[in-house]
Amino acid sequence: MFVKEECAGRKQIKGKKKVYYISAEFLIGKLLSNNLINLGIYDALKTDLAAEGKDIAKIEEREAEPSLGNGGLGRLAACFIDSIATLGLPGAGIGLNYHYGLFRQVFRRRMQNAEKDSWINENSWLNKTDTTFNVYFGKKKVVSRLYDIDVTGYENGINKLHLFDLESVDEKLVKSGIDFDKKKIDKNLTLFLYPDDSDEAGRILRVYQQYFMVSSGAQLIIKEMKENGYDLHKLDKHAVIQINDTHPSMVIPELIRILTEEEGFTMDEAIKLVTKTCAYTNHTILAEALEKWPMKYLKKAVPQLIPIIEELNYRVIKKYPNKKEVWIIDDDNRVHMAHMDIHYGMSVNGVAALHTEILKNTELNAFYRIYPKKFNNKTNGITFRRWLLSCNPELAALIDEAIGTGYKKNAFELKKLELFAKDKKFLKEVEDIKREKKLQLCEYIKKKEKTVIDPDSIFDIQIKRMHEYKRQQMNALYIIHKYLEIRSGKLPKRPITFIFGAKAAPAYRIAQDIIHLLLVLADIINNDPKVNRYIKVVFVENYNVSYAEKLIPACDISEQISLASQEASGTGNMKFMLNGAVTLGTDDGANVEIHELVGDDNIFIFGKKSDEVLKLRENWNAKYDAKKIYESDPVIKEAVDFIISKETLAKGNKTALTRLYNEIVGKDWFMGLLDLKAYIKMKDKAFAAYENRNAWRRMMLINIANAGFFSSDRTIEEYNRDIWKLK
Ligand code: 26Q
Repeated sequence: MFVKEECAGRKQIKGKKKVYYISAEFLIGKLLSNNLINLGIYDALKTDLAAEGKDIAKIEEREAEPSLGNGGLGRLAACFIDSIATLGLPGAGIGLNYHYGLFRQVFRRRMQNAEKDSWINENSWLNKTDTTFNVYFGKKKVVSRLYDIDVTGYENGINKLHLFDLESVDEKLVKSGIDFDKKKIDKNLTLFLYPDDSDEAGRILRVYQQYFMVSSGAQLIIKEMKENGYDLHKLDKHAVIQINDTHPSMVIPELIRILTEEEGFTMDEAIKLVTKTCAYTNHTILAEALEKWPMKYLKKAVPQLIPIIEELNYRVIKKYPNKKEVWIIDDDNRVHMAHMDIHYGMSVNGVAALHTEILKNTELNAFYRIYPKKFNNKTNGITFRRWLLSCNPELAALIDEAIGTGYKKNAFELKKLELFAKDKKFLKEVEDIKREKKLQLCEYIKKKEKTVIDPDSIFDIQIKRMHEYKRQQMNALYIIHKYLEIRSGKLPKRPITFIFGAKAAPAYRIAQDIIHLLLVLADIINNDPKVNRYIKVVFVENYNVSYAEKLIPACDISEQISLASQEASGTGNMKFMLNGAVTLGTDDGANVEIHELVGDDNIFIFGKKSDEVLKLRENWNAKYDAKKIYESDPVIKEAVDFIISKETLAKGNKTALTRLYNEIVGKDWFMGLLDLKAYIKMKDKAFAAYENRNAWRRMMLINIANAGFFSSDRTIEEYNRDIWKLK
């Protein structure tokens, strides 16, 4: 309450032009300590509370975390609004106020179960406003109400995160778990983030949700323009709309619709203006994540947009009659949302250098040839307020002492730490902090997961959404391999703790199966007295932002092992680096840039490069045969066979494990087996390198010192310089 009032008293950031960051996800995490730090009152309040015998950490622990995102894309949006406010830029986030967020993950019988994740209560950061809008689905009307969360800039003013809620939302619609009537859209629109879209009702609901968000957002933007007395014909001089992946893409036709139907614009004028105002960020090259909505769905949910979308498509066809690959509506009558964004936006950006190159040269090459100037790269970043100052105050204090506090405003100053690369005393202090954070994590894991782990073991951590392309299954195969080695008498020099955290989409079966395998492995290994002195496996339940804040500072080895070309950027990799973990990864996403910054000696890179992978995948059946690799290599075969061994089947579910086994041997779409040998070799090398304590400490330091580039302040400065041009 006190902090909420403190926020209300701070100055609102104002200016002639404002960025609207529109996103279906804002994974903001808990806000108390973050806000206290940004308001500059954390230390004072902590001392005051301590004097009254109260522990600020205990208060923080009680705050509910809103799960308003899946992973990277949602967390990026949260880091960005922090940086926009920190840089004093006028901006707002626009999203939805999901009452039960994504879902709360609960393990039962070594399987993931999804439950509703309630976070709204009288103490949450939401401020109800008087602003409401009518949103029409054809003739059907619902009302959206605006809720605001204050976004505090670090030692700067306040911006807003606008979250729209369905006024007639009905929480009672949720029966058990995350099940609810998907057809009652006047009651369900803001219950969950991306409800299960494995069936048609779920997918149509997603369209309703998206339109609800963009229509409310577009109306808010127009209302603000009018309130400021701006001429709507100069919309692009006062507003820029950054579209976070294609989930908010309907904002383009919706704005055009409002301008033509309600504001007296001609179609030409409206299209021109909107094209100058909107910019699109792509976060993926995975075909299944590139949204293509069947016209049928759009006709049902938002018939009023159909003539606009058809007009937009018509203009493209007229200009490029022979280039079907750039049409908005395809032969199957599906609307390609990204295509609409690229034609009718002024900027297209990827989220890491490699990713943008792949977009330009392959995935979006036809568009790149038409609009070379629209394409640009914006390598992702993370806010150092949350991912260093707040989650690792011990390390921040050591850095303060060594190089002063200038790095908090200018992250590149971290580079000065390299002066200490030979300072044994300092390096030891860096390691002492790592040990302290490992001890804290041990305590937490003991309390939460009821598992005791050894702070003197190597902490090898893979935390991210569960997905085949991220290849947690490869890590599982390594663990099996180690387990079998230990049983045959080959012991590791030092104990290792493998830690995982991940949620899987409820309808993504193979991802569920990988979670199951890892939970079964944890059970087998942790209960095997011959082995558990050497390795342990922990899969933490309900991994979220708050858990990440505890895991990342305690990590020794950061697992970033996606199939090269598939991970657009990754941002966990940056958080680990900043906290002194060393990356074990493929040449993918922003790993490539980490590699360039720290050099060969301070990172462990393995596996096929992205161009090789893309070539292999061009002609999949002829070029990649998982079964052949499996059959020709006894080490690989032994590990894969263990998935359906007597031991695993005794504790696990036969259907799930067999399905996973068949998937890996029969298809292996993300080529885990292709890189497995190289992975095992490099991982063993990393563990061996850990034994040279002095050299390892130096690697930690070099990683921290070079993390400055990955501050989201730098990313936002680039967005502003190249796309938004705010001031
Ligand atoms: C699409 C269609 C239907 C249902 C769901 C979706 C859907 C939902 C969420 C598609 C994608 C997402 C989220 C994607 C995401 O988080 N991407 C990550 O974005 C990060 C920030 O740029 C990158 O660092 C990661 O590499 C990228 O995977």
